[in-house]
Amino acid sequence: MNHIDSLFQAVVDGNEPGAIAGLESSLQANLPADQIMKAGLIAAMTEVGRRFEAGEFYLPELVVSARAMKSALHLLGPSLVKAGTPSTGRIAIGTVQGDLHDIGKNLVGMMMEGAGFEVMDLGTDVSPARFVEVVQNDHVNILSLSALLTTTMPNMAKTIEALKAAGLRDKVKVLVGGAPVTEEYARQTGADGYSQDASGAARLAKRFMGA
Ligand code: B1M
Repeated sequence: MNHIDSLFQAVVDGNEPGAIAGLESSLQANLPADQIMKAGLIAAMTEVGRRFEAGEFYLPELVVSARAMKSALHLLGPSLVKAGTPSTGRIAIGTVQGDLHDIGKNLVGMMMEGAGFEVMDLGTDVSPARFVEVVQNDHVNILSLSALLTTTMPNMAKTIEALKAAGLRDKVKVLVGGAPVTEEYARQTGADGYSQDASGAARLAKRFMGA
């Protein structure tokens, strides 16, 4: 099995030490970080999701795979974030209220750091009021909202409404994304931009800043 295959397999199996070993050996073999991320980590979580949908995996398997993925992603972070450029702008990122999924959000944050942004990670289950507070107090240029559940997607629109109600809507660009979010949905919520993946989100953020 090659390095990426063993990384993939370890994440699918929820084998955290195996995922860390697979990640380290992939880096030692000088494989490109984005290939490790896409073919190893993201592909593995896609397979985990497929098995969950097919009734082959249950919640405990999901949890251990996610843990293995997060540990590996944590180690890959520095290779993804090799910016060296001065801050392109300040971004606040969070998963919207009611939603605890953070792997994609963390990946988006890392890619934005890699693009030279200063990133404030607000975590998961972030209320509209908290997003508003950050825009008000922290000189944020771009607000990045992630949602993985169809039931929490409406909290993106609620956050944008809360920004409007606080008179802050024109102070910040709002970028949305996450597996169930579409371009059309993003338009309906009144977001300024949408990307289906982490590197696209970082590119879009740079465009917002005129970079
Ligand atoms: Co959950 N879960 N989960 N889960 N989970 C999904 C999302 C689901 C699709 C699985 C399924 O049924 N097939 C389903 C949602 C169905 C729906 O809404 N229609 C689901 C469900 C139902 C649930 C629970 C309700 C299960 C339960 O309790 N019965 C529960 C909800 C908890 C809650 O949030 N309140 C739940 C719990 C969990 C775990 C905690 C076990 C775990 C999360 C662990 C963690 O994040 N720390 C988990 C996981 C791992 C998944 C799947 C399998 C994988 C998600 C993931 O990390 N993918 C997922 C199935 C799937 O997606 N196939 C599933 C890898 C990650 C890199 O991709 O996050 O999509 P993703 O990010 C991508 C893009 O979307 C994009 O960039 C990233 C890649 O480049 N992106 C952005 C993300 N945010 C962006 C923001 C942007 C731009 C792009 O701009 C700001």
